[in-house]
Amino acid sequence: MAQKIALVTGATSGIGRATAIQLVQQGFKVVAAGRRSERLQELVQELGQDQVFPVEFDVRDRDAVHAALTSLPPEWRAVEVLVNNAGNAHGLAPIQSGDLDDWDAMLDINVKGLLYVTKEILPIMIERKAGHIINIGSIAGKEAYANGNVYCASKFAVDALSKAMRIDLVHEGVKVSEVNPGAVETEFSEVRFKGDKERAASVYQGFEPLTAHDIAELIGFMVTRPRHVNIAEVLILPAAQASATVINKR
Ligand code: NDP
Ligand code: 8X3
Repeated sequence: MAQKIALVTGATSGIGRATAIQLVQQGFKVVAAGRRSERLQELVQELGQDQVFPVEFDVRDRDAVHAALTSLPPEWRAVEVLVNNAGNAHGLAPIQSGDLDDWDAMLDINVKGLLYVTKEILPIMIERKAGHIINIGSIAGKEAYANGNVYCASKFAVDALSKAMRIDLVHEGVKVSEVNPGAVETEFSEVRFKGDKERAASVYQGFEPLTAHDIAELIGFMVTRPRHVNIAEVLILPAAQASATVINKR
């Protein structure tokens, strides 16, 4: 049987990178997307050019998204799994002192970027009457927390879109699922705190956070269920985390 093709956005780091590796290990071919081309090349070196096809674009740039995804080589076009993972938090500040560029980044990447990529891939899925979209939301899309404001809003939007997409696409044979992680140790906090590694590391001190691999394994399980099964929504937390802000730190 032909290998299925998955497109993973944000495959240069963290959850996306781990998911690309996991899916290749499970027999998928992976179109790996991100902006840092050297990291995409590393993934190709690691997993093989028959298994990974790198595509470089900024999800905010809808022309670039369109150009990259409409020019996939024919043997990489039949995308059956889309993991909408690219995203980040930028800043952690009360709404009254939020930075407009940070707000734009979060809404443009986490919400509009997800939409631009989805828009390009849906015609392929609908034509083939086969597809599974996994949107990476967050516990921040389930609960607002202090200073999380716009990041939370972007992830609440991912939650709403996931539900709405599932309703619209159920008639097209396309499954839509949402994975909502709690604290996962990746480059996420380094980006949120603009390169302050010490502050980023402190987020994960005193408890055992999730790893990107934990999320990748879950995604690998979800996309290999039988055709009639859709694991629609999962909240996945470290054992030490009970809510967005309650973490049993020692
Ligand atoms: P990382 O910072 O490790 O990875 C983020 C990925 O997103 C990178 O591959 C980055 O690639 C990509 N990305 C960011 N901006 C853009 C852009 N403008 N265009 C294209 N790609 C972009 O963080 P995580 O792996 O933790 O985050 C992945 C997802 O998981 C995000 O949606 C995040 O909100 C979500 N999440 C994370 C949690 C955590 O605790 N870590 C918890 C809950 C949800 P590049 O820079 O090369 O473009
Ligand atoms: C990332 C987890 O709690 O920092 O979405 O918002 S949190």
